Amino acid sequence: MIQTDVMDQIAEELYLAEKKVDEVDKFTDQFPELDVAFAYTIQDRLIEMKCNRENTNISGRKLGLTSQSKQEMMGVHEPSYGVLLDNMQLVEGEPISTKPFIHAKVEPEIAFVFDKEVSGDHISVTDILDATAYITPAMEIIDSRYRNFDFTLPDVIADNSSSSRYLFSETFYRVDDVDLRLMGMVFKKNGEIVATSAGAAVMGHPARAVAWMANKLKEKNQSIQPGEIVLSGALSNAIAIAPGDHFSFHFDGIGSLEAAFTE
Ligand code: OOG
Ligand code: MG
Repeated sequence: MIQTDVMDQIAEELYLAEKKVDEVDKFTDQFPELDVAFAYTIQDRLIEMKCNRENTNISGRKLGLTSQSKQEMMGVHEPSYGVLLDNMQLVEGEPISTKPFIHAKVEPEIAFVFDKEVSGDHISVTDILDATAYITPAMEIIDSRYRNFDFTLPDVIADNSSSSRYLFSETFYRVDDVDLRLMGMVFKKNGEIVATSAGAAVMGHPARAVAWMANKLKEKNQSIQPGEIVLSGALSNAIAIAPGDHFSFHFDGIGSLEAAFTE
């Protein structure tokens, strides 16, 4: 069993790596006993530190590693989840500085915004859709604190599933207006297509990924709250960002989202 002081130490090192824009080596090298359950307690500690030190609050949650292409890319076989904070949110249309990032990447995602608490046993896709106020295209900027994005599942969970920033479109759609499985997506970098995908790439249905997380949260007596946003996971591989890059996502039936990056 790993000690509380080790939990604090790992959370602190991850916190400082982000602040100093510096990488760290994955912790499972040093602590092979670090497992998924303990990693989530480190993630909780890290979030508590951020909320206290940065005077910010939880705005929602995110799924990670929900598509086969992302799992293969990162060498893991199970999804993860993380927490979104108010101070991670960016606004579409404002150029994004790359200064705070270590080696950030962008991901096309579908965001769910909830107007009901998601609770109960055996939460299903229908339960998720019933509690959703609307969906909208989202961009997640991930930025692993680990050298070369080299991590195991417990490492990435401790690092809040590589969360860094997120933005979403201001066009909102009701879930019953679209078929989220068949919704096509075109991802462009500097005007050229870098990936194409459909909603079903995310665990067969993006809401299935959200339901998976809601059931995991339940085991810890936590739940998705009204007003929270949930990013359901990347529909394709993540693409590295360089200053000067412009990215756009076009989703069938729910519009598009774009962002430009500067020095
Ligand atoms: C982990 C986070 C992945 C997603 O949508 O799959 C993620 C990583 O690849 O660093 O956010
Ligand atoms: Mg993501």
